Amino acid sequence: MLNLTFAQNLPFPHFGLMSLSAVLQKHAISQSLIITNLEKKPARAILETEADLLAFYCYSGFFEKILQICKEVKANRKNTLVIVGGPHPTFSPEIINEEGIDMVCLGEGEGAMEELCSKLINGQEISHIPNLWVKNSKGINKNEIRPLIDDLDSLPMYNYSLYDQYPQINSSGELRVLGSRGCAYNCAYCHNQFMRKMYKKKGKWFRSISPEKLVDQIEVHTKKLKIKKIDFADDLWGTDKEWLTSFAKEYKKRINLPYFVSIRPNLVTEHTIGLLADSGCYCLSMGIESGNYNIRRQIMNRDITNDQILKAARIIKKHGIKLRTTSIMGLPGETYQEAVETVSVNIQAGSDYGMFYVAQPYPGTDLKNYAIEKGFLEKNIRSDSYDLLSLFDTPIRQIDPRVLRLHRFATFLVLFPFLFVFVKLIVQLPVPETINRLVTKFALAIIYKKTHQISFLVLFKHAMAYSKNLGRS
Ligand code: B12
Ligand code: SF4
Repeated sequence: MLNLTFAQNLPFPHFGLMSLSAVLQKHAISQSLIITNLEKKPARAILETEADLLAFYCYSGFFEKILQICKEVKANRKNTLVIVGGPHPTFSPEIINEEGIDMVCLGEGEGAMEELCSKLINGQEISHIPNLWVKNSKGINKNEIRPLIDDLDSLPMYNYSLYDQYPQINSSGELRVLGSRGCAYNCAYCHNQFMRKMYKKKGKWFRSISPEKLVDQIEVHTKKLKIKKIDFADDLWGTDKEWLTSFAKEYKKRINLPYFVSIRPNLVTEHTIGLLADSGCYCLSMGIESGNYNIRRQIMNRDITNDQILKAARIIKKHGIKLRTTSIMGLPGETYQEAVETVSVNIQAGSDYGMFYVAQPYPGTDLKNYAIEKGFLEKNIRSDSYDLLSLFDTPIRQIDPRVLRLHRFATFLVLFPFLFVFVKLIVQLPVPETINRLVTKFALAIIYKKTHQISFLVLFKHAMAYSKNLGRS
């Protein structure tokens, strides 16, 4: 029996690990999971599982922390093999050179993990497994990537039970679901662009689970977990009209719970939004990204006009759906005036919840290349230069301080637009960053309370748990 320990930092279900866990269930493997941010001593918790194989999910912003944990595990149990997968190893596989890591997985991991585990169980050589870079005494084997999984219906259902030992994870009454992989678009700051290039000639990047199979999965989990709301975590919804029509019909008939999805302004039509509203969509997230058309087109590769954005917002609101907008500030070379336009367009769109991120030029994206080329970013930035939540900091340099000060007030301004005139004056002053950040946190708390429809007491409890978790490794 192989002892496999999955590990992740954040206290949310990760579809990647739930999928790996599901495909490995038919093998002679004992599986466990450690959520490092919920453990006082994460390495100790992993050691207690007596892992033969430690399989870590890795975001870019967490890599340094993960590395420390892996080193500690290996120092105490040298036979534990460590493999890391997920976004960061996919974009930066050279992390294999670090002591403490034996293998990295690039891209989809189902086939690779199945092959790896079965070879470990049978005592076979593991250096030549597609999708893996493997370190051994002779050096590093950089294997090819296998084709993409063409038919998502062929995969078993995500194993939500992986999180059973952390009862708080699946007990919120909200089920996060994923109906597709990839995206049909190519925005310059988004991982999809990199993934499409990496998988060139290896299959179609954007794939969906069939509407029937998706609704089957939701049905199983809603019954088991007493679910009241569904949150679709897909990158984007609504590209395939035929799929959407059958999904909406099937979902309404069998699930009929309020749900949340993301859409792009250019996909918003009366017909699409009508279908979504009728089948239970109560809130749509739509990317505005920047209020300035030139930035959107030239730096973000999003050729969408302000008119398209505002028209889409009107249609969404007309159908009684709440509108959550997302935008990015602190982009390379963005002027204060352009940042003001971003807030203004959010206000004009009548956004109910305006989320404003600070730009993170993630590895492998055109945004990162652009920022380096124009001198706004060092070539060799460390993975911990990224802001884990994309909420306050950025490795991008030479940002007008007024842009970041305005960013701190942006969510607040979407809630209270009449304060814009005062904020335009305040951002000219060197107000201490602690105060600015408090404003952002306050506005985000209001939004969180509104979206989750919770009392102030519950809000306070969540806020305490959240800040405690983020403080840990
Ligand atoms: C759903 C989602 C979430 C969910 C669930 C978490 C999760 N990771 O599953 C939530 C909402 C919690 C989340 C949070 C965050 N997310 Co997120 N999220 C996604 C999203 C949209 C889908 C991920 C997914 O489920 N894919 C489908 C599954 C099946 O694929 P997968 O996760 O890649 O896993 C496969 C492979 O990577 C591999 N694999 C994964 N792990 C492992 C481990 C091993 C050992 C092996 C061998 C293989 C392997 O095999 C898996 C199966 O094929 C992606 C974008 C995307 N489409 O990938 C962003 C993405 C992963 N998120 C990202 C980020 C940064 C975040 C945040 C940390 C910050 C932020 N501002 O968004 C937050 C945290 C916010 C908070 N509130 O604390 C970035 C990561 C960038 C990077 N370089 O690290 C992405 C790529 C989006 C982006 N901005 O470009 N996220
Ligand atoms: S539409 Fe959204 S998910 Fe798709 S590439 Fe652009 S930012 Fe990424």
